[in-house]
Amino acid sequence: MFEKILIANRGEIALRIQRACREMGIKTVAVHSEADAEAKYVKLADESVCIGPAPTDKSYLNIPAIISAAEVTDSEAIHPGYGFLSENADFAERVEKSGFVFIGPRPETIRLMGDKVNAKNAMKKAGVPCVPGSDGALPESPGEIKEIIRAIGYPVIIKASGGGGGRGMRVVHTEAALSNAVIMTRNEAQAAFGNPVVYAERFMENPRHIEFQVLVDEYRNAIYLGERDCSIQRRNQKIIEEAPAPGLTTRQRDKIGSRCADACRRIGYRGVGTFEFLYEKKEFYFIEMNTRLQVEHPITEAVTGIDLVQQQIRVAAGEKLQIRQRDVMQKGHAIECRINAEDPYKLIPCAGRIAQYHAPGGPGIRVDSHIYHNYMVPPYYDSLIGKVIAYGDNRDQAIARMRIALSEMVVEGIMTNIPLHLDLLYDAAFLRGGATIHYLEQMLAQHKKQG
Ligand code: MV4
Repeated sequence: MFEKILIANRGEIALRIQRACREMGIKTVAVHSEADAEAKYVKLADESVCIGPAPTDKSYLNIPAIISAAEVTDSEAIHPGYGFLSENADFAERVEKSGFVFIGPRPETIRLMGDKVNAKNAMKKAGVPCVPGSDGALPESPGEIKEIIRAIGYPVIIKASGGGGGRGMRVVHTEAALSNAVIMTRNEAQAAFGNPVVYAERFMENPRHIEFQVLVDEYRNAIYLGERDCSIQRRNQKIIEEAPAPGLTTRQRDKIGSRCADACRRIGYRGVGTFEFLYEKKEFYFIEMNTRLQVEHPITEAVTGIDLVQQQIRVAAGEKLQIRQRDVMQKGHAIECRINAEDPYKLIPCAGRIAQYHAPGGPGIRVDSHIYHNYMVPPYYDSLIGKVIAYGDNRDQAIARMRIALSEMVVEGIMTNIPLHLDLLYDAAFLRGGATIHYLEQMLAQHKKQG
């Protein structure tokens, strides 16, 4: 087992990873920008290294600085967290070439799953149901493209193979708009990802977003740890996530979950991973795979009792999974509210000093946050300042506990989206469960009208 791990991230996830390391008796190295010098996980680390000024490209994306920090502190492994370099195959490669263990999948797997056309082909071969669409990349000839799209049927969505997470996508409703849309998406894809390859899928008008968690060791032992409903989102920013997905049957869960686990065995996956699906009319459609630990991992931990970060570290150290599929039990219900430093209705991020902070507590409440009284929320990074996770025997109890937790939570000196969470936690459609990906935007539009 590693003696020292460098955490190549910041904020709540850096603290979360540090806690897993400390519980395992592993020393931690925190890397930080100048703006994060006073951060909690820096103070709690065994060692810390300043890797550059505030801007991310000079600090948290600064590969040579991070690798040098691992060298000077004699770290054995690097945990990338999520975001930043967590799905950067070149980084994973350079970490390994420098003699450190990258806590995540192999670089070639990251590259394969980062190419959405390849990822879909790999999943189709493994029997994972995918969104109907072009069989691979769209060809050059406009005539051929027209034929392919006619076979799929309008409306379609054109996606960049190098994109993902909502970047580089365009919906096309009529054939007249098709060739222009393909050209624009190709140009944007080339500019944004250095890869002009695009593909097409039937556009699903009103789906839910449900993702499956997998955990795989070096020896191709692959298990699935249930699913998470992430449909409450706005502009591809998740706000509330929950596990299990309301209304899903055990039969559906086991059918899709076992396909995901099987796909992992076939591609030689390693570590934790997430299969993203659109869910409509009781059918699942694979859209993409994430090769990182996700923000919302705590709700899966709550309902399965499995510490995903510790499992990641054990797998990276070459340990065999001690959990078999039949040992995985999903019990109860968990909800996560992402707490952002922002004006929730104007969607303007707002940094500043935390004048008063009181974290909630009580049965079934977990708070993953690095903020503290007088902490200065920096303006350089994303606005997530913490996550409140409420666990209950059932969805109603989880909701009741979350309402109480958020009403107890005090964060003064900056604006947060806690009021928006409370609106949702009393909203009839949300309470029914099964809201689709467009629901939050519809609800906010309704609010605007009522003024
Ligand atoms: C789609 C879709 C509808 N039909 N693909 C957005 C980000 C990336 N995960 C893929 N996304 C979508 N792909 C087809 N064929 C709608 C979206 C989508 C979305 C998906 C999940 C969660 C939130 C979303 C917000 C906007 C669009």
